Amino acid sequence: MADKILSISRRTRKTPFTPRVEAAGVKGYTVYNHMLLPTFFESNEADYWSLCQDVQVWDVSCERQIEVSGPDSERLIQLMTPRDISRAVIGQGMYAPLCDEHGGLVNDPVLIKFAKNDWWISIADSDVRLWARGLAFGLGLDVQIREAAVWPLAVQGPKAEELVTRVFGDEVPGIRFFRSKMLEFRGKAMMVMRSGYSKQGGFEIYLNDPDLAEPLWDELFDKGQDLNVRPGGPNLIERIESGLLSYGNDMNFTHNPFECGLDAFIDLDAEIEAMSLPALRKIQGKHVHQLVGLVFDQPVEFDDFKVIADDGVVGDVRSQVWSPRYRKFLAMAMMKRDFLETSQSVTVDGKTGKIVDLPFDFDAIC
Ligand code: THG
Repeated sequence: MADKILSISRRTRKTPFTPRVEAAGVKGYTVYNHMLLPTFFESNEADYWSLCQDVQVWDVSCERQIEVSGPDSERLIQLMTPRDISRAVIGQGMYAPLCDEHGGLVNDPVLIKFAKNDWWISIADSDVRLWARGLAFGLGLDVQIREAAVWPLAVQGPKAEELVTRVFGDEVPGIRFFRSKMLEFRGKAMMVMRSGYSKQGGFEIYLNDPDLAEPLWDELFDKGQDLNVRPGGPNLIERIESGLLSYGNDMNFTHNPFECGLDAFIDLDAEIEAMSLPALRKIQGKHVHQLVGLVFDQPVEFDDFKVIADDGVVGDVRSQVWSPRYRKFLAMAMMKRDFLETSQSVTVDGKTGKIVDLPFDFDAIC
């Protein structure tokens, strides 16, 4: 497949930042929520070091905001997630799985309480708008559901706070993790949240005026020159090392949050009206698969993404990468729990790797 190109048409939406992304020399895109997502600029590895050492600007417009507003908005959001949202404050984000009536994972967005009766679902790659509208119609809820005219731009890396402060001012350092402030750029207030799809620290700027996309991009690069600011995107190496899950890769609607290790983000005992909770309470402890890490000393080739042991297929590989920092080959695999009960290692391609819990604990591994 590496010799093929992906044909891009109007169905694959551009973003207000695309002209700048192109000018910056993007080398790879993926398609996410029917929209272009830049994956790398120099190389996965060069981009990785720049992200971990300095600061990067990412066009993550494809993190579409499904806005649910109106008197029944909180009720609908709570129906969709088994995480208790009742104590969320305005401007707060919460990583929250969305689950259907069988406990199946529909999406793993960041939920944002933008205002009273105005929620944003900052979605991963699945069509949440259709599901939400179906539920609202079927239940006769008083809500409006639309994809908001908002395009997030992430600024990630150890120097992100310095750069975002230079552009948005002194209120930036006071923003706590997964909290936000409305801050002005060229006279227009937009949400700035301390969040992002890396563990290097940083912010997401929820651009709400497409005419300001290129000025915002340019100002971040002008003011970040001495910080070595670079264009980037969600980085495969960094996100696997950090154990950040990718919907559609690591899991999908056939999995439940227990299998994915998202237990910490659901409130099984809360008295909330989430459509998945009855099923999840029954499934708990009885799920068949578990997402785990595999660690090898050298790169391995999986046969059709399968993990095979004496008795046959025991799991499948979801994401994999060579870690240049730890000099290990890391994989995330959805494995049968039966097998995990009796085994601490797997042999693939003639090489034996350790089975470990996620997120990877490199002190223990290396
Ligand atoms: N930011 C925003 N929207 C998004 C993403 C994002 N939508 C799509 C995708 N990314 C959703 N997936 C994730 C996965 C992990 C996290 C955020 C979004 C994340 N997790 C932290 C962790 O697992 O340690 C923190 C979780 C917490 O404590 O609440 O940040 O990146 N806007």
